[in-house]
Formats: sequence, C-alpha cells, structure tokens
Amino acid sequence: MRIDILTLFPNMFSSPLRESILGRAVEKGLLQIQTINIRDFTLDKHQVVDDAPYGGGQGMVMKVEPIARAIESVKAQNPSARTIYLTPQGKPFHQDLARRLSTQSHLILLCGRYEGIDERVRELFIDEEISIGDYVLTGGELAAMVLVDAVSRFIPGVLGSDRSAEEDSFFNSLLEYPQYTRPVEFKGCRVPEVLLSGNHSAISLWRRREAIRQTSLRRPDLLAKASLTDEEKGLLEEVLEVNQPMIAPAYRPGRDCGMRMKDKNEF
Ligand code: 4FV
Repeated sequence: MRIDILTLFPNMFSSPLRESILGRAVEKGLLQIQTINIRDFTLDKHQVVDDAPYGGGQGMVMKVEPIARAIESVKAQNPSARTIYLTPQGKPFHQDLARRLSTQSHLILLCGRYEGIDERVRELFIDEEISIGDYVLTGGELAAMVLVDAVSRFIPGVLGSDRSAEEDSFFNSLLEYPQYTRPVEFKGCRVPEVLLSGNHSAISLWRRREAIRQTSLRRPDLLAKASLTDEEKGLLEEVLEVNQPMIAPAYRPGRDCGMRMKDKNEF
C-alpha cells in the first residue's frame, strides 16, 4: 500500500513511522509512506499557506491553492488514489473502516491545521472525511498516524506470519478476553486455572465467555451490534445472570483480585 501524507509538519511522522511494526513494514516494502509538505506548493516568496476567514471570525484557514497543487501532484502520478481528509466533521473511524481502507492500493491523507481548510478543497478533491474522535486536535497529523497504524495492521505480513488483525478486539464487535503471562501468581493474584490446564476447548470457551463478559460490562453498545452465535448468546445469558451488579476490575487498579461490588453512585 502507498500512503501520501499532506501536512505542514512532515517531521512529526519521522519516528512513529520508523519504529516497531510500522517501521518494519516500511523496510519490508509492505508500506510506502511519503510525507509531502504543503508549504512546498506555495508560489509566493513568503510561502503563505493560511489566511483570515472571509466573513471574519477567529483563527486562520488553510488556503485552497497550495493544497490543490499538492493533491494534483500526487494524482498526476496515480489518478485513482483515494483522498481522505482527517477532521472532527468526518465519519467516526472504527475497525471495519480500517479493514475497508486496507484494501485500497493508494491513499492520500490530508492533515488540517488552524481552523481547518478552505471548503473548496472538500468540494473539489476530498473523497472521504474521517474523524478519530469527538475532540479537537491542534492538527490532523496525529489522526493520520492513528489511521495509518490501524489500517496497516490489516496488510498481510505487517503483523508477522502468525498474527492477523482478524483476531483483534472488535473482531465480531467483541472486546478481547483477559490476557495473562508468567508469573503464575503476583501479589496473591493467580492466573485462572483453566489457562494452565492445557485443555484447549475449555480455554477457548473461557476466552469467549470472558470476551462477552468484558464487552457487556465495558461496552454494552458493542454487544447490540455483535452477531453472536447461539452458543455465544447462551454465554451472554449466563454472564448477565452473574454480572449484576458487578463491574470490571480494570476500573479499580491496585485493588484485590477479581470482581468487587459496585458502589451505586460510582459513575
Ligand atoms: C481531528 C479529529 C481533529 C481540527 C482543527 C485539526 C483538528 C485542526 N482530525 N479527527 N478529531 N482535527 O481534531 O481527525 O485543523
């Protein structure tokens, strides 16, 4: 996959795209990432990329011409590249969207700054608008990195031979089951016996039940859109009987093992 990132701060991408899994994916040629400085597409000696908003108001707006030239320079090489603008006004980013974008061969990511971009960029060049969350960043760069990371995990070979992004959280809209590794006991907290049993069908049943339990406790909204098997529906019934009124331990770091009773006005 090729990804061209249009930004006023290309250096922000140097280390995140050089480290660890993404860095290796670039080395292995599974990912070609190029940062393009929008300022290089200004024609004036002061390289102006922003201006005051027509109609008044606070802040500055990114000018249409440098962005247009930058996008056209990439589209000249590959007219079928898909242009995405990272913005709070975009559709919410999620795992299925990441999986869909991973099937594209060439993405252009536009990172906004200041109050945003001239609306004509949207009208003339943007194929899709994506938001990583309902909060305002100083720029679209971090959002672009989040998207590159989540999408890259679906590219075969990026996660390494034995791993595929298909097993992750949100696979089938369920959160992941609890993970444990050595030591078998820590501060009186012991690894669940079933995981030490070597009984793989019992382990996989425990993991499916725990994935459903964690999802029902932390993200019941996800359960609503999960397509559960009949067996999973049975597990959910069980879990719902047991759960009330317990909550997940993760909300109580450093307390004793296992579940605790919920204080009514906790949340
Ligand atoms: C954002 C988001 C985001 C808005 C103003 C950049 C900033 C500034 N992008 N998901 N949330 N962008 O906050 O994607 O131009």
